[in-house]
Amino acid sequence: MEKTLVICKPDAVERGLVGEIIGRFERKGLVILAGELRLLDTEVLGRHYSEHTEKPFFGDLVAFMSRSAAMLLVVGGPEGTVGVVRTLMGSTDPRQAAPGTIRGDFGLAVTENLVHGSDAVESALREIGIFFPELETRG
Ligand code: D4T
Repeated sequence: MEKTLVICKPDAVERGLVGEIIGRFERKGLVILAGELRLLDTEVLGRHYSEHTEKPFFGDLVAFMSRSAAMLLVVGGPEGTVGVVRTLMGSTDPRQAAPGTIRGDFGLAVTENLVHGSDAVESALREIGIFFPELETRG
């Protein structure tokens, strides 16, 4: 099974959209393999967003991602699942995201863009290791 890390970001939790987002993955036929509502701290966000630490938006991104709880999910399905989740999410900037996608239907701001999904199988393995290290030993 191909697995990916999904984060329903603090804006999604605050707005009561977690059920809607999980429902879209489930209705697509994907499986929720793990889930936990968790307040993320600066240290774990620095590891998760290590490729962005030098970007001008990094401070705002970490402040947003740590302001209230996020819903962490491991989502699984057949080969291609990482890409399927990205397609369901829509473009990073919700103003450009297609209608019918999560960001296209519910978002307007690039920072508060509701959801994160790993961008490749390798990054999914890295990110699942950060947030659900106990899953690695269980496969
Ligand atoms: P994530 O990682 O949240 O799934 O988003 P994407 O994979 O779609 O987009 P990304 O890595 O390029 O950006 C990570 C994260 O930073 C926010 N962001 C991005 C921002 O606040 N300002 C910006 O200009 C950009 C490009 C949104 C997502």
